[in-house]
Amino acid sequence: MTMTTAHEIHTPDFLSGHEVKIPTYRVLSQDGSQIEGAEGPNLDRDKARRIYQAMIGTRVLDERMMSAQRQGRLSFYMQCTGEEAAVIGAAAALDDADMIMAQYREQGALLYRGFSIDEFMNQLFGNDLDYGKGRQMPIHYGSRKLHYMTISSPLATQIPQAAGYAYGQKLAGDGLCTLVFFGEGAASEGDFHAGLNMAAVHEAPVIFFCRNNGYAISTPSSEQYAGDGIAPRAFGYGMHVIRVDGNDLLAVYRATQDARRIAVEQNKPVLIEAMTYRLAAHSSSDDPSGYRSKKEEEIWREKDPVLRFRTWLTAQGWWSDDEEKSLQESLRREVLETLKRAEKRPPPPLESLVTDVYAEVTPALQGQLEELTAHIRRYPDAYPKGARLLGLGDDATRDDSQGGI
Ligand SMILES: Cc1ncc(C[n+]2csc(CCOP(=O)(O)OP(=O)(O)O)c2C)c(N)n1
Repeated sequence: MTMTTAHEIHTPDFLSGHEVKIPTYRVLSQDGSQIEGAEGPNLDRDKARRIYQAMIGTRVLDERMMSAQRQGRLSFYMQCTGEEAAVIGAAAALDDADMIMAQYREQGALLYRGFSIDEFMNQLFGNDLDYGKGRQMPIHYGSRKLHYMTISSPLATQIPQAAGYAYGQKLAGDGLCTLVFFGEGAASEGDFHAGLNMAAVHEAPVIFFCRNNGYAISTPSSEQYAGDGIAPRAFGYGMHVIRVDGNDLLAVYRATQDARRIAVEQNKPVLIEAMTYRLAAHSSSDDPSGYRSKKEEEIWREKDPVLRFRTWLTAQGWWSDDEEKSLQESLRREVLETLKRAEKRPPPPLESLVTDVYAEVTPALQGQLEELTAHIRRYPDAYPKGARLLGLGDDATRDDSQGGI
């Protein structure tokens, strides 16, 4: 058995932890130029463009879908706005076959991996093509093909799951790892501590990626912890850690690349804390004007990660204003066209409400389905979508109930 040994002291000196302040790794300055002497990644033209296109794609999708929610066409939405560099930079530094376990604000990672706008829309509208068969609220995406675990609303549950999944990857010996995203608010959950400790003790190849965006809905991060953010917690678990400017694409990319190497080559978990800001509301059900100032938002808008990376990309000669214009236009068109297509599709079949729970549908569930069918037949006007499925009308009116997670 090994025991931790420390050198002895003979005076009762307490340590507060404040002796160590973790620095922030940064490569790109505010104006998009590379900081002199800063060690960045080797990013080639094609990869840099793929990253930028995903950043713009995420922004356009977010703007359009938030408007669709305001028009009453969609029940709920969450934006990634302001955090595109953190999310897409991290995803881009992985092998595309590595597992990503996200919280809910990381649609940029999925878009980067090739999830189509159609696939996004089918989930958002919970139609018959949605992989989740309409059983989840909007934004609970998932893709087996793209190694992106389906989102679940209870905060931080993905963190211990990632430790377990990565341990399985280590046993399989396929040289892959898991990256798990979470907010600084989720890091207050017990699951955060359980997950980190389990990964460290069992030497699982997992990257714990904290998006410290300043708020957990209306709770500012200053009310979330008493220490120096999330990063120093790694020491308690004997884990490598880096804090990075989350609005700096190059820094996030390089830090995650290096973290991946430690995770896969040494079978050691790593913690990354990306300092960023949630520029939009928490969700379509939130109004941030009640808990933060316009001035504060303005300061962060000037640190826009998309603009910063675009300036760098343009300086490399890898992007132009014309390309920007045509990409924005074609994305807007694609989002609107797919939105119209997806909202017109029927919901998943009624029977799918009782399948996928047991191998065979139990008599009790079968009975409930029959009761529901009879109820809809009796009140077709109250259940336009159900009535449509039973062939009692073709009204595709949407249920616009508000929700929140
Ligand atoms: C266990 C649990 N508690 C509370 C909630 C409600 N809730 C949803 S999101 C959220 C804030 C999370 O903040 P953070 O982890 O910082 O992520 P961010 O939304 O800032 O990206 C809360 C409290 C929940 N979904 N699950």
